[in-house]
Amino acid sequence: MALVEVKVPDIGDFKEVEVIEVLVKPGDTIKVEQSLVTVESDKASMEIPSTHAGLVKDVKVQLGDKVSEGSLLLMLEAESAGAAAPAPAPAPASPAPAAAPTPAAAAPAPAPSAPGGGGPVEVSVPDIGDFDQVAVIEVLVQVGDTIKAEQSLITVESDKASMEIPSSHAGVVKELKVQLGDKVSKGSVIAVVEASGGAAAPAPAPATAAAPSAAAASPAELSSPPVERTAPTAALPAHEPTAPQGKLPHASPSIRKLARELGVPLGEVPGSGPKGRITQEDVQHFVKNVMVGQVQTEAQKAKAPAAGGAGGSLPGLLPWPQVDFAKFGPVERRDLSRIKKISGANLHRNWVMIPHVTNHEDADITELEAFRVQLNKEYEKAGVKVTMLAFLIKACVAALKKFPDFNASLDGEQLVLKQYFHIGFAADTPNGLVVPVIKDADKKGIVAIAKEMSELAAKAREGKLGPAEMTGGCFSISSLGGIGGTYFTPIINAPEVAILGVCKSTLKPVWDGQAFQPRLILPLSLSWDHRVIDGASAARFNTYLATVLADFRRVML
Ligand code: CAO
Repeated sequence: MALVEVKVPDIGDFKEVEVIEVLVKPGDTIKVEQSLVTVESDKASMEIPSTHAGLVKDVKVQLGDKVSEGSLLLMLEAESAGAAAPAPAPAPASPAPAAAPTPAAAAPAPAPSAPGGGGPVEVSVPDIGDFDQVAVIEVLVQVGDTIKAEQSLITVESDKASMEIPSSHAGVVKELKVQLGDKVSKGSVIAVVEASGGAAAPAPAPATAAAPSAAAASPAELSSPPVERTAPTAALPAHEPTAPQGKLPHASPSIRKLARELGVPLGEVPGSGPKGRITQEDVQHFVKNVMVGQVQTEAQKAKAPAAGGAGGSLPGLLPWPQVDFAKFGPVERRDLSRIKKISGANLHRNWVMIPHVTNHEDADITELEAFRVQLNKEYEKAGVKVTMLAFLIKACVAALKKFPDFNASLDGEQLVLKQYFHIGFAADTPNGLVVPVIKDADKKGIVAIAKEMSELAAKAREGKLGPAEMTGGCFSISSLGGIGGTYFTPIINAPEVAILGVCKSTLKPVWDGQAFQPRLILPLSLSWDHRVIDGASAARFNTYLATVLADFRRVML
């Protein structure tokens, strides 16, 4: 077997283009024509296929490298006689990328012309080289739209490249002749446009091409090719690579094909590649997250039942009862507040999607309460009130450090363990529940936490909290201690995996081995996500928390 160098073939105007995806690795066995890398200029993206079949020994390019025709891509232990047949491209020597379109240098297809620059004209697909019978994957205009010459009308895609087809005329779209999924080739009519005389200026054509005349030329003659017409073999972009366009996600043709095959709504997939490009891993990750219920597609969300709404879309559930309450007595209808609508939808999702379990524990805070009262005497003059919640935040940080699984979030089949300690606390406001977050609580003292908490709670009640003050939390505390109650089952604030509920402390008789002693007991309720945490860990977390609260010096350990 011979060791061969696989190089970038003639890719026309593509010079010094960036490698944005490397699709093979050493050890891979590849076929002739298999895509090796994706390159991208500011106008186009294309996959570069292999000229040989064989075993990849060494990959000579990496992400971000700039390549041109002749750049070495990889060393291949070639299978005998495995060289690619010359690609069907008009470029004279080197093989052209598979399915890459050739330039619009060929003679224009005959089509009816627009009389005197106005009137209805048929806008058709210009010469798009090797693109024959390619699928329309996007229709970018509607009947009634006023379009400019050169404005993209449709996006077409082969299995290796994609391109937008621009209009040859300016005017109003009267009729669309194609729809999604249609197959088009050179000469296929895309639309009938009531031309406003704004035919596209002829693009620079290769020397061999007949220079189209703007006046009274046929639409096909005026159809601009989708790339610079001087480009001999380059594929065309379906989008500007620098920024994802509103309609078309920023992804290579093969990724879009994969997404279509899997039924993945690519527009909802966050891209992690350069310039937000969607990679194969992103698509796989998205699918995994949907499968495990971490993410809902927009279509799934649309089907989810609203509280008090139609219900029945969850299999087996009865529809929400429709009752004429006024039949039984006078009623008043009041709209839910904006916060209630938002928090309600979140709480509903969290309650339905997270398998909650709640463990209860009692903490003896007799000494801690005495210390808190003393501290408040000292800080009274400074206008700071230290409440039990500030101590709880600090004690929770200690427990989270000891049990890192509680300071985590589920991401598909992975657990994201956070190395920061941002603690949210539920605040009751006239408009509903909000959860401000104390950032980096591990780095702050009790008094600083108490001060920040009272400022955030005041802002919450005035409805002045900004989004940054309510995001990034790792763990939440919901304290009803100032109100009353014994225990409750708080709902986890997704994507966190646990929440601590706290109720009112009361003096209780506790047996010390010889006698009952009056001790101040704080009821704790820890709800946890059973997908991440098990009962034994939860019991350990609670026990540790109670121990720290009983002897706060342990916070320092
Ligand atoms: N046991 C006994 N007393 C307690 C206590 C506890 N666990 N926690 C607080 N208290 C006392 C305080 O010491 C204070 O007493 P004084 O007025 O005599 O000083 C009083 O109760 C009121 O405290 P507070 O509520 O003003 O302060 P806080 O730090 O405990 O709580 C805040 C702040 C914003 C969390 C709270 O005001 C609040 O909004 N709680 C409601 C949270 C909620 O709605 N949770 C449910 C979420 S699920 O729907």
